[in-house]
Amino acid sequence: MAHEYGITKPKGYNVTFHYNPNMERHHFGQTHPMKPWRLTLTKSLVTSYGMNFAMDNYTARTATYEELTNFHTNDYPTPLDVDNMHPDLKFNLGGSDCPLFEGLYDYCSMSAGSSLDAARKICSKQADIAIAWGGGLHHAKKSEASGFCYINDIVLAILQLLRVYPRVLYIDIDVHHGDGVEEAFLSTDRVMTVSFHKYDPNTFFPGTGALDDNGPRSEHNPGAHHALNIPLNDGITDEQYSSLFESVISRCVEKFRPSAIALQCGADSLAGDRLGKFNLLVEGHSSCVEYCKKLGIPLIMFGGGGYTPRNVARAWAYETAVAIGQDKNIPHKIPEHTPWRERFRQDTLLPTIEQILGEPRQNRNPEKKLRDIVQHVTEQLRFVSH
Ligand code: V1S
Ligand code: CA
Ligand code: ZN
Repeated sequence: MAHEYGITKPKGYNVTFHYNPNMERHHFGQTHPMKPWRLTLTKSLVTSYGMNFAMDNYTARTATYEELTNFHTNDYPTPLDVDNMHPDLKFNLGGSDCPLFEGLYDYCSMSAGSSLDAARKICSKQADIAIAWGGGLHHAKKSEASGFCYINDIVLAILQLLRVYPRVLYIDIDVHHGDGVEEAFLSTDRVMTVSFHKYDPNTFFPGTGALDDNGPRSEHNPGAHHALNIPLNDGITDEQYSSLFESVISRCVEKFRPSAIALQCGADSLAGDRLGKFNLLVEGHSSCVEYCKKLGIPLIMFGGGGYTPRNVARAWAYETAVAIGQDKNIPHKIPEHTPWRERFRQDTLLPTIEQILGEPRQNRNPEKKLRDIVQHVTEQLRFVSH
């Protein structure tokens, strides 16, 4: 069946889309920046363009307690079942970043379930690309919630991939450092983690991810040199970001030779994000997805941060179009029949920086800084070979 834009399934190429409509029912609180409703906005944009006709669409199941404890400690998921606990601050739960709310356990297990389903489709080779926009919660630790993340669905998905694939490259384009995923795999050479993020140890969460932070460097640690960090300043542009991304990732692929890629597509690196500080447009952000797709390596795409819901939906819908190879074909004008169309302000999928910000943020990333980053990465990768 074809949609009005002529979108059909690509032949010999499979994209799966994993979504649980019940995630949007959950609320972190009125003033909290994380709005699960952005997933509904994304899904409605994807559907109104007819992209669902080009993918296998799955209602994601909830992850089981046993699955959650493949990474998290046995005692940690239990207090997430808020209905059955008394609120306390154990495991960093209940503060303003990681509040306890009704249905929290279900919310977490839906997010983890969608990422695990996506990983399994990649493992069984039923998908070339699997998309789980409800996942990407990269700060959660083994026994600790952090930065709006309670369960690390990415770690769970990568552990699943490692059952079949010898090496996984984790790439994180969220504006924040992917510290939870990095930490989980510091001692293995089967996972290389690369996070691009704004870095300011004093003022920007989580304050980690310096350029020379490449994990414990003992000769007995096979994971040494397999954690790469790309610290950036405010205002980086599309051109700088895409060029840096390609320079870094091409070198990682050449030396590490990943058999699968896990890409966290946090949309808080876009211009105009409520928490982010970059000047990226959907074009620049999605160029990272395009680059990864072109590598022809099995790929999982996760969501993550993103605090201006209309821009999150634009980016993830456009990146879904990249995955199914329809980004050049879909009209930029948002379809008339898109639910909540008025929420998008400008009625285009790809607004300009002026439309988003008025005046772009000052760019504090001199070319020399970016060249130094590529040089440091090249030096780290000298220690890596597969
Ligand atoms: N930046 C930021 C920010 N804003 C908030 C916040 C604001 C209002 C609320 F009602 C509740 C929280 N928290 C933060 C950051 C955490 C950012 C997490 C990003 C997550 C991700 O996009 O990477 C992946 C989903 N927290 C902090 O900066 C910590 C504080 C130090 C300052 C803010 N207060 C509220 C908590 C402590
Ligand atoms: Ca990042
Ligand atoms: Zn973020």
